[in-house]
Amino acid sequence: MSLITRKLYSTDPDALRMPWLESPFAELNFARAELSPRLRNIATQIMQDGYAVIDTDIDHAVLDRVREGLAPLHPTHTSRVTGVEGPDRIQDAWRVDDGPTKRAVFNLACNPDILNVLRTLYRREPIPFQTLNFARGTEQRTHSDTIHFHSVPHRFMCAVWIALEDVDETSGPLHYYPGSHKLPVFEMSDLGVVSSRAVAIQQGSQRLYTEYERFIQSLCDGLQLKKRTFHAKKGQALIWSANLLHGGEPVSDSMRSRFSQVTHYFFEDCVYYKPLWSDIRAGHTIAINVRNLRNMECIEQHYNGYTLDLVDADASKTAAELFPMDPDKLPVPDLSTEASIRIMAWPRYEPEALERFADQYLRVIAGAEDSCACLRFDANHDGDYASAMQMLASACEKTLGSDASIEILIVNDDFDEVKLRRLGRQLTCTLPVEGGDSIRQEFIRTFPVHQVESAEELANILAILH
Ligand SMILES: O=C(O)CCC(=O)C(=O)O
Repeated sequence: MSLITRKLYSTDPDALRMPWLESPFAELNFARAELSPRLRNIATQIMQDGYAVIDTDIDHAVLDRVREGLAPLHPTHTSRVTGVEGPDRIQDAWRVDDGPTKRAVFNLACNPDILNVLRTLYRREPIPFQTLNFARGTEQRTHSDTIHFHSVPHRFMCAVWIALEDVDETSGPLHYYPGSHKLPVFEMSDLGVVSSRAVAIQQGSQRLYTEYERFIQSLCDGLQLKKRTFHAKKGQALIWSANLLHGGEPVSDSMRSRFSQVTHYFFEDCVYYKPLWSDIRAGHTIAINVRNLRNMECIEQHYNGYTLDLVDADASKTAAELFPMDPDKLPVPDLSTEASIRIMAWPRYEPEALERFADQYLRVIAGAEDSCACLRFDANHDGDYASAMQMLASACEKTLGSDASIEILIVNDDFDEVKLRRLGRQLTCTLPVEGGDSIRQEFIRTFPVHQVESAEELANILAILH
């Protein structure tokens, strides 16, 4: 680390290490800014809503070149929403062998007008560092890009999404929640997970990300955020702020393409890191080595005047070296099931109640892949374990038939508050408690996951998760 400059103290709002339009001084900064009417309009949208639509001056021949050049190169992928096979995204298409296509991708990422707009919006030099090309709607669940890559200071990052063809509601338009960029930036530590590369390896990066997505959905639902979709015209671009919540709508017509390119930009004079695998406060930072697409050089990273020697501290170590803990003491103990969808319930262990429960809910779980019913059993409330299991087995056989197969995990441990919270992190959803049994209800409500209301809703959730 080598010292460049250091500002120790300043009362100037500009000294605050935040994008000027996202700072607590944003209104004040804006009132003082001298901007053309066009930039004033874009800056207002970014400040208030966290996104702005611009009509680019990009020649349609360039858009067509990207679309046609990449169309045969998209790998295939099965949509988790529709189950239909189709083309998947291409990351960093400026690497492809075909020169004209490569240049066209690059031209979109480095379009001079877009770069100028970003310079105004962030008052720092933009660094295009990643492109993603899509041939159809991504159907991505709502997220903020700050979980994938982020900067210190925060929020010096944005995306510019460009339509390579017209988009309507059938082709899975982009969706976003205006104003959501003003919410706090949420990382795994806010959800109670001390993340690191080792944790991501041990628990599965996808599992961590699914937990994050679920949280974001509960945030949108709980705050009743208003969603909008972008029915873009070919050549239009949408700029979104680092923390804007966004995703892709389901593709209702699986024959429709939705060619688009999104470029992600950092801004100079920051440190860049991968939040899903990091917990900066706990000292785990997975740094990102950022290459500026404008000159293909890796950029120097700075933290408040210091230049960082970019050593990804975790990179050369194995998970065991990084996390030499007894597996029993891992922060998030594993539920002993391989299934990634875990549904918690606490039925009453009585023949008729169990039959109703099996008929309604276990039937749905038995019909879904990769799912496990986690059933609470507490001897203080449920009596003799052996007879309860006997009743459960006969209820399943009676309602589901003797050939049916279902994974049931009996959760009969003693729990303190901490263990319950940890358990909650591994669940997908909970099922309602029959009757007004307050002890069961209280237990089920402890978990910070969605509580399903009906067998139909459970079936929908399981269909979406596959
Ligand atoms: O294009 C889309 O549907 C979503 C893209 C997206 O979420 C992203 O690039 O972060």
